[in-house]
Amino acid sequence: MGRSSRSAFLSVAATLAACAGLAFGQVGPFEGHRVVRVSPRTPSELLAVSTIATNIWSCRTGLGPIDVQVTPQQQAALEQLGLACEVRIENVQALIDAEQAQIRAARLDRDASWFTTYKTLAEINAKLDELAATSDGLASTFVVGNSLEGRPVKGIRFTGPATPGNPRESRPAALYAGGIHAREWVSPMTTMYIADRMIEMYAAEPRIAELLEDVEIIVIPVQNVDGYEFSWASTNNRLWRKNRRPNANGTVGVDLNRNFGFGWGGEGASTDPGSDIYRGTSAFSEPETQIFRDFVIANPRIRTHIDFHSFSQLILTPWGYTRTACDDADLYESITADMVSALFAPYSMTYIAGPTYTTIYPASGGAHDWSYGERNILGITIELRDRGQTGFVLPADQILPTAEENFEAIMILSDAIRQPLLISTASDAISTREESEPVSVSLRVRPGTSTLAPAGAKLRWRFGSTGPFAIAPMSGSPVASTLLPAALCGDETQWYFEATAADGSIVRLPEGAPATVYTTRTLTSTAVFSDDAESDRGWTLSTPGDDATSGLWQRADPVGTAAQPEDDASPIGSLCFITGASGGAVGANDVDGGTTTLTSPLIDASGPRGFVVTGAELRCSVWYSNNAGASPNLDSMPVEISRDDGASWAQVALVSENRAAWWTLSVPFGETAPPTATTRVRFRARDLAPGSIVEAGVDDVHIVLHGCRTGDFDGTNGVDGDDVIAFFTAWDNSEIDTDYTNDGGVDGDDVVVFFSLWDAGR
Ligand code: 0X9
Ligand code: ZN
Repeated sequence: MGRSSRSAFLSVAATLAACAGLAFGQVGPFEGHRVVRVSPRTPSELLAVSTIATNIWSCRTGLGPIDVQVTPQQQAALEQLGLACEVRIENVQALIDAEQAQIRAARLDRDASWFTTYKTLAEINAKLDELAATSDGLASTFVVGNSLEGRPVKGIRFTGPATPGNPRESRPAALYAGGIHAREWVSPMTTMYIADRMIEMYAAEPRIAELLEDVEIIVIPVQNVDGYEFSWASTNNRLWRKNRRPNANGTVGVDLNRNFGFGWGGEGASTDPGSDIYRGTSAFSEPETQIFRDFVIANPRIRTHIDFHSFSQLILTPWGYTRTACDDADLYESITADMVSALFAPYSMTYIAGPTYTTIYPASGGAHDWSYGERNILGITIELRDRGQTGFVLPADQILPTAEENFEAIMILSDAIRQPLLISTASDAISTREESEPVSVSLRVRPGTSTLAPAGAKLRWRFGSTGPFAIAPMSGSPVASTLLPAALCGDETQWYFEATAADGSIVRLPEGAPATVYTTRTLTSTAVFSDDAESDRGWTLSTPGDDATSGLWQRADPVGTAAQPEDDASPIGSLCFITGASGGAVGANDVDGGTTTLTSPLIDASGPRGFVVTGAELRCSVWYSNNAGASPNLDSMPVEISRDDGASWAQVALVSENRAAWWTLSVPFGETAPPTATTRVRFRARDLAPGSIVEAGVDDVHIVLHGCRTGDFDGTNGVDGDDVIAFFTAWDNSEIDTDYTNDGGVDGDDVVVFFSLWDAGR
């Protein structure tokens, strides 16, 4: 596009931004306006029409038919005067909206031919200059610095015109960088697309002009210029990754994404100069990482940074050098979740988000660890398309779709830095809490365009779902905490966070609060069955119909093998339920030939008197191994519960995980129908796949009821005098049902709790 048409484009842009700047869901100013044809018969009728109507559309006004624009009220007024209205246009705004949509669509259909194939460094640099030259002052290029072989590393920055009170130099900046790894060619193309679209669509897409009013976008498409050139030269290696440093041992190249000075030299980097992940002789030993570092330090307005790589379709967040979660893990989680949705929208492509170390692999000395760890910038790495079908050699027809979907992701991230404050939960959101104790809740506050006002962090809460929210001040920085007050058992607490910024703006969490809130229900729990298998509590070790030929359930002290534990799970004692307790060769005493069933004794899970059950949980230690043998991983162990003394069974879990360790299985049940007095649990270890090794163990079985104590001890007629008599009779006999404090004994404190409930009629 030439210079003159660019200017025309931009003046249209101003108008468009003004009228098409309506957010989704907002209605235009002419919504519901009609154009109607009326025929005034007298001069006074004509005068009435011209005073009542918003606008006269006819060029000719006089007696006889004219077209006028009216609101529904104005039309009613005309009809009251006896003027018939013939509707010509049903909704003026709808027509205007359709016109705007057509303009946008036509402009989106712009010439994107530059992105139909991969471009050389020279072509990329020329395009940067061209974008800046035709940008009407929106963009300017710069040189980050020179590479090892002396090539300039170029960048481009974009921001909208200065407006009163909003100078260009005061805006937060987002940095989008690519090409740190030479062979990942779709990375420079994607960053170039971000740059191109900022200019080409500035006028057509109001959201771009709006964004550029508030932020600066910085794009550095090729950080590893020497490596990129090398990967292009036909005689060279298309799959070159590193820079072009001649190493002391004669090999070439340092992995620039292992050369950054935060956690440098840690896990997931190599000291071998020949390695593709060679970290270099020291942190920032390479000019390419040095100039990037210096650029970021010299531009302290940078608040976020994405380093684009390929391939795998991932959004990776700090840390790469350690498994430990970073301070802003919750914030990253919520922003990247939005990015994942945005990436999915255009072409239904799935990207997976998570911390680098656990999502892809340990990698130290990477770019985002440094920008986040050293500069407190929200640093992210995106691995672009595909998932390995073509890998680094992504077909060129995927450049545009990859770039388009990632443009949506950078819009999310760029938007985040426009917020006055970025707030996230710093404690696990609690959905149920045990006992009526206050719980600590925390909020992490990150400065955005403003900072937290003194005493600006508040918890707002209420019991139940109506009435005003109380305010509890939160203290601490950057993590502010306070206590969520104790609620009575069974009650719901609703709460949200509110943070006031120094500029007076208020942000809330969860998003949409107070219409959307966190809800916590207070419950207590009581165990109705606990068995550590140290004594015989009446379990059945085989069931009619079992067809396993060996490795049957036993209550025993197991002898360890590659597939079976040496010790039971409980801290005290040595016994557990195990399939074939003897050791020997791995396949010697495993389950063979079919099913062996372990069934619990009859359990009264109806709960103590005076306890209203809301749910139940089976909690037990489980050992399960099925990864050895001729056909591994084909078997599984159903866990079932019966409500009717074994007449019928419902599966509550299917254990198939090979952990080679005891772990805790916790399965809820009883939400739909309360647990009964005739409950049983069973575990069915099965060898169904020929030749597979199956070893199972069970220990520490508990049935835990969740719910609340009530003053209605006898469970009839609500809370009344009979309950006092029933309670004291039972309490006098030290019946455990009167243990209202849940401390395992019957004493005076239980009376106090009972009476407070009874008094309150709960
Ligand atoms: O290993 C890398 O450098 C990246 N993957 S790639 O396949 N494109 O090479 C992941 C880098 C993760 N980011 C950081 N540790 N900063
Ligand atoms: Zn890479």
